[in-house]
Order: sequence, then structure tokens, then C-alpha cells
Amino acid sequence: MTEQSNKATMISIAYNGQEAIAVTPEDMAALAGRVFPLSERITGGAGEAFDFAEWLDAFRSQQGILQEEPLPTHLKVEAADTFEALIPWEQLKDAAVQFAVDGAPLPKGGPVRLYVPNGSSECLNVKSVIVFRLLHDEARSGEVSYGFKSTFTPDEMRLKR
Ligand SMILES: Nc1nc2c(c(=O)[nH]1)N[C@H]1C(S)=C(S)[C@@H](COP(=O)(O)O)O[C@H]1N2
Ligand SMILES: [Mo]
Repeated sequence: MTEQSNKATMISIAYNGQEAIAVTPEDMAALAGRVFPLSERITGGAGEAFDFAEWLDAFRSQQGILQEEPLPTHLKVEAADTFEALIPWEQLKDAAVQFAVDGAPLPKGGPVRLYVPNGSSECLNVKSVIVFRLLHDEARSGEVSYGFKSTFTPDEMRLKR
């Protein structure tokens, strides 16, 4: 086994403007508290998943965010290949995060893949998610988008060269 394969890819969680927190897929699954076969939500789905809303509930508690605080209006997920999706809260019912297959890291599409069974498009099932951003943006209520990121900050441009 190479050193690389031992190292879990970190995922960044950014909650509504707070400083981002780095976690592993296993950390997220453990915090969610309950895992189930992805096939319970997605026909033909492989491997193990946790419920996105259950994870978020546990994350908010862990971060000391009060239950009365409003829920996010959107989730923005960003993938390792610069694909990204903005998903409104209403479409995230039953959304699941695939984090393992037969107890091992995802053979492809890792570190985790988001599945959005009540989403307006299958294009929202983003693979290789490395950033989860929870956003409060009432002005963009209901807005959905996905695609490859088209604008980059100067820092990102330097990294890409
Ligand atoms: N990271 C990443 N996720 C992605 C994409 C992508 O290009 N990169 N394509 C999306 C689109 S447009 C679709 S239709 C589905 C395709 O999923 P499938 O390969 O399981 O059929 O993945 C989505 N997730
Ligand atoms: Mo797609």
C-alpha cells in the first residue's frame, strides 16, 4: 500500500461565513450517527451513505449553533475537478452522502459523492466533493445551478498555472 492511499482526502466545511473546518469522510459519517446502503435512496446506488440533513443537524450542535438559528437556504458543493453545484434547501430532502464502498474509501468519485434524489437534475449528484458550503442567501431563494467553475481568484490562478 502506498503512502498516498493511507491518507484520507480532507473535506472542507464552511458554515455561513465561519472559518472552514477540515474533516475526513469517516469524521462526517461518525458525526451523522447513522449510515445506510445508498441503494435505499438511489436505485442501483453502491456503498454506504449518511443523510445530509442528519449530518448538518449534528454539525450545528457540535458547533454550538442553536436549533432556533435559521437553516441554510442553500448548499454549495465544490468538487476536485472544479465542478460545483448550488442546491436550494428544499431540494435536499433525502440527500445522501456516499462515503464508502464495502467499508473502504470510494474507488472513484471520492472523497465523497453527494446524491440529491429530490433535486431538479441528476447533474446535482456531484462527485469528488471537497468543499461543503452552507449558505444563507434569502435573495437567491430557490436558485439552482451547476457546472464547471468559470471564475477563479488571483490565488487560484497562480495555483493553476
Ligand atoms: N465532480 C463532478 N461531479 C459531477 C460531474 C462532473 O463533471 N464532475 N458531472 C455531473 C453531471 S452533469 C451528471 S449528469 C452526473 C453524472 O453522473 P454519473 O456519472 O453517475 O452518470 O454527475 C454529475 N456530477
Ligand atoms: Mo448532467
